[in-house]
Amino acid sequence: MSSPLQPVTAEHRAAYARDGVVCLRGMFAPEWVARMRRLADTIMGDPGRHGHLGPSQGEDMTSVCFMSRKDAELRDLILNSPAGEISGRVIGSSTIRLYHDHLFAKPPQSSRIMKWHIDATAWPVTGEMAPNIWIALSPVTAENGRIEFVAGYHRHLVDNNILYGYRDGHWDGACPDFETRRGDPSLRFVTWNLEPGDAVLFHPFTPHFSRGNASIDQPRVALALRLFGDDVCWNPIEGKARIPDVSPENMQPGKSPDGPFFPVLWRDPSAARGAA
Ligand SMILES: O=C(O)CCC(=O)C(=O)O
Repeated sequence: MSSPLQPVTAEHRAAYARDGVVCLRGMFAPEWVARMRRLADTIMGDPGRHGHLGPSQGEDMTSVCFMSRKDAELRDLILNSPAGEISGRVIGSSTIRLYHDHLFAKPPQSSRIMKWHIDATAWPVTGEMAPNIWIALSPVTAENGRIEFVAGYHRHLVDNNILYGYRDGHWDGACPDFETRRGDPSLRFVTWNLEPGDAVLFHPFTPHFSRGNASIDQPRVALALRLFGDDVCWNPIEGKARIPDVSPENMQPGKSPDGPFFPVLWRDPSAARGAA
């Protein structure tokens, strides 16, 4: 496993706790980013051969996940990345497992909008330590479809036990379309332009969104790693995402995910010493 190039700081931890999202700059080595980008370019040529197509897969966006189940090089890169350590240190989890990887790429002139949603809707787990580290593999800008967030809204949802569904009548109703509330002073929209190797780490209840790619020549490419930390337990209720090759009977409610399908990316060495 390689270490982050920059230290995780108290400011990163505080921003994540307060906003449910934090921008992490320059923590992945340029060689790691270049290798991951080369793999991503190959995968974009034939996404179905390299992973499971996501619901948003289409001509105007590559959306493919669980690639590390099929591609040994990609799996190796993820397992040897600093993603686990960065995420564990920011969210305060002593162990980080990989739930799944997801490549999101919008080609130039893509009109694909990712509507406002929260990831917790789909994950078959309980717990707050199921973040997404979304790593830029290309420049990410206002023009080419950078990812945007409503800062702090995760606390409103978690504290009030609200789980937005996919549509009205589904769980606690559809996630609001925050596009209609851009001027609302009670909401804080945050977003960052990113360079390849920068990342945003966000909480599973943080609403997020991205516009289409208006650039004529700049693809927007990102790898999202969905992760499991200490407080995550199975909750495979109806309506949650299925996990390839893992049947709901093997996802005992209340039990923590483990086993080879959910490899450990990082264990806090100081927690291991404390337990010894
Ligand atoms: O890449 C995007 O534009 C959206 C990503 C997303 O929704 C996610 O990572 O959960």
